[in-house]
Amino acid sequence: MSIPGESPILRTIDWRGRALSLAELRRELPRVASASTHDAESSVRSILDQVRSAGLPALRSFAERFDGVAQEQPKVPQAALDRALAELDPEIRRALEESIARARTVALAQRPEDVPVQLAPGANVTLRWEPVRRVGLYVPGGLAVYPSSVIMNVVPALAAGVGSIALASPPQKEFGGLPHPSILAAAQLLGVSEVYAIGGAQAIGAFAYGIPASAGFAGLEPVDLVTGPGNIYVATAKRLVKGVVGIDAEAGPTEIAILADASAPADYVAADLISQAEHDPFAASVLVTDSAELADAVQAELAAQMGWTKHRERVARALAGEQSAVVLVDTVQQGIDVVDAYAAEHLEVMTENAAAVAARVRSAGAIFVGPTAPVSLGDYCAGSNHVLPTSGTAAFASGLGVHTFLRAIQVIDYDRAALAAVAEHIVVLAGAEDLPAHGDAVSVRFADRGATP
Ligand code: HSO
Ligand code: ZN
Repeated sequence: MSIPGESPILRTIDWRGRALSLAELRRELPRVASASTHDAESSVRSILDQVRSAGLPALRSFAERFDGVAQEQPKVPQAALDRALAELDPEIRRALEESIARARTVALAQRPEDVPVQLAPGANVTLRWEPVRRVGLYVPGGLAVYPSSVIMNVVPALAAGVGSIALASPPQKEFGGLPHPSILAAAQLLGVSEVYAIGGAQAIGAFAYGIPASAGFAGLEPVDLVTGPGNIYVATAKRLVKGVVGIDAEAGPTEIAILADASAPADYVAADLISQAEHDPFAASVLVTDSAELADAVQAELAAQMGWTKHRERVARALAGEQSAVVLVDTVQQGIDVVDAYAAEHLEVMTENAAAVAARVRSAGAIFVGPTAPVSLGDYCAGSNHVLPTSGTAAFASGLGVHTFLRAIQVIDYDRAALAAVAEHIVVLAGAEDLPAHGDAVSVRFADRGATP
């Protein structure tokens, strides 16, 4: 499929002339084998136990051991948050503010209404949305410092009405033991002032179990929900505390799938495949197309653009990985079947009538419609959320949003007459399940008890 003499950047899977079932598609689609969290489990368990039993002294010793920082207490002073924002590059500040404003507009508009239903006079069932009381957001340090991810977590939480948000990010030696200044500045812009310099599994433990107050430290109140990305230790810790607290999804490496036909500009397609490959050597970049000519042109563009892209080593590893490929299909409809089976975190549709094609896609974390909606737009400034389901979980899961930070409470309000109307059915069903006390709990309300009204 490639230009003679040049070796293609992406491997090709040729499904032209083949009708594959959903099960076959799922089996044969390019996918990175998910990293095992097994090795990390025993050390993470021990960290969590120590945080739970020892509190502040455990945090101190982990800061020393893992971050090389001598820490009296982990709370970031307000003065440091103020300073980080004051020293933030004004251009970056304006960009973050635009990102926040757009995300906020979308999140506020997406708040669901309560659903009151009257089944009969006096028989009412209401679905009432209630925000999570308190959220802990983990923000990684190290190589990938993403203030944009602070926005994507905090904005929907605030829009949902979460009253209390704590943020934790690893202490950094080069920043005087505080988290990265761009994280502090983003927190300050969003009005989050409860920020801790705590990294890794110990941060997740602190959120889940809380840290009691002690001299010079006001304490950290446990949260109800932990969100945010992290390395394998953070992911393992989140898995281990799940149940004690809620967690958002466990994120795998990022993915981009592009469904394109001959109308797609090859340079855009190549640039977008490279843009997400830049995140991680395990990132997946998949092009699904019915045009062998486009596939060839994209391979040539990839080769050219990789000549100048900054993180070319990481990109080259991601594109050469098993998880990345060009998939050749006969028709755009067959392409839709392929991307549905893949259930990409990000799907771009660059075909004729892109909006109509996008409307036929059933599974993706986010769909980017047409040639002027690249994934980078959604990463920063579309107003949509960039925390999205990976590894095929878009088949059953959704990206982060206001709904992530809400619970649906069912409120049942029946008066006597309304209860009487179904009393007989309840008694019968309770009997059928051999739970007669369930029936009695209804009957007692209608028994003749003399003076009782
Ligand atoms: N594409 C990433 C999010 C991100 N991109 C952050 C840049 N910064 C996962 O959706
Ligand atoms: Zn990205």
